[in-house]
Amino acid sequence: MQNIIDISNALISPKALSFGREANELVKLGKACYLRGQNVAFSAVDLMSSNARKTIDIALLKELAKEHAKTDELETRLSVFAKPVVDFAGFDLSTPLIMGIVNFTPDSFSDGGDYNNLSDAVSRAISMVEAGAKIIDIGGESTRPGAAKVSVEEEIKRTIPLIAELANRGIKTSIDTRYALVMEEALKHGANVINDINALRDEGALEVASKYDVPVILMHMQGTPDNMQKNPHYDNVCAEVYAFLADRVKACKQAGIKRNNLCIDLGIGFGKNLEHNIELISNHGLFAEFGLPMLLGVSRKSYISHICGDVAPKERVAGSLASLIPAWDLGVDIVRVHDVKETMQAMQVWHKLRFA
Ligand code: 7PJ
Repeated sequence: MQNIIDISNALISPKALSFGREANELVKLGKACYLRGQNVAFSAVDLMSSNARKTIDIALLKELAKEHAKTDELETRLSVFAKPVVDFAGFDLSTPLIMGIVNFTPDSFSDGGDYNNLSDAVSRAISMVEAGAKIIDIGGESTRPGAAKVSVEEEIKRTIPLIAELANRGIKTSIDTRYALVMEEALKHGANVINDINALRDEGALEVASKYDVPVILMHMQGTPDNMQKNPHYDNVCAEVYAFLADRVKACKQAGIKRNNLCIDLGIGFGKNLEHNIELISNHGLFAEFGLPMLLGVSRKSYISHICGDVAPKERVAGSLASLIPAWDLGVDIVRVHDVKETMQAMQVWHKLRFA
């Protein structure tokens, strides 16, 4: 018991959420703490250390902090959880933002080959924007396990014309790539955001992000797309993903990238089995302690099949939407999705039910 209550060495995962008026009343009574603004509050936490985990309510958490002379430390940490994250890349995050996915690849697992010529891809992007997407994520390399290798030149050839065309039409884009050369070409042709599943670990990637002074999405991945699903292993998946992201945020700072240009992503399905994915989504609130925007990518991913039995990617819309509800509750700001219209409807209904 003693070691898990060492608040200094434990992650705090918000639990027992309340919303709207209930949240305000519980906070007033000192029974709950705000999570990212004054719409959501948590009345309990899971304290997670490297080897133990315990659910305790807020009153007990405060009592324990007091006993160990850590009241100030706890208050400081809770104030980070309470702070709203208001924008990313110039987008207002007061309601969750929808990023539409256009994979410009012949072999993407989820929409493979559907949008493999420029005019189809442009139409797809336009219809996503009409359905409520604020930004279109464009990828030219399929990162599913076993996907065919694509050269950087090919990736550039696939993505740049689409980025340039959307930029011409005033549509914001992110470039989904691991490679510094692709990032730089995309930025030169009007891409607004770097979305990197490799968290700027490619040689030169930190420098490109710093030089162009653009927003960056840093995603966690264990291994590489080739080997990541072979036997993913963690002693404590939340703690390890947290430590990885903390390390990448630090590397960005050292490279001169502004903190307000960063967004974090837990990398669902990237070197993770079903249990890992569920653990991360259920504890997404603990990542709010970064005080950074949080993006979640669950759309049509295979863990849905691992729960529901074998269903084709295009049949995973309902499972994708169901995954977003707890994530939005826990403060996820941006969702990366294939099904924009359906996600928009789910988001509007979720928002109304929670905060009306
Ligand atoms: C993600 C991504 C994700 C971010 C892909 C797929 C596989 N970028 N790129 N987050 N997934 N930031 O489309 O499901 O989860 S490619």
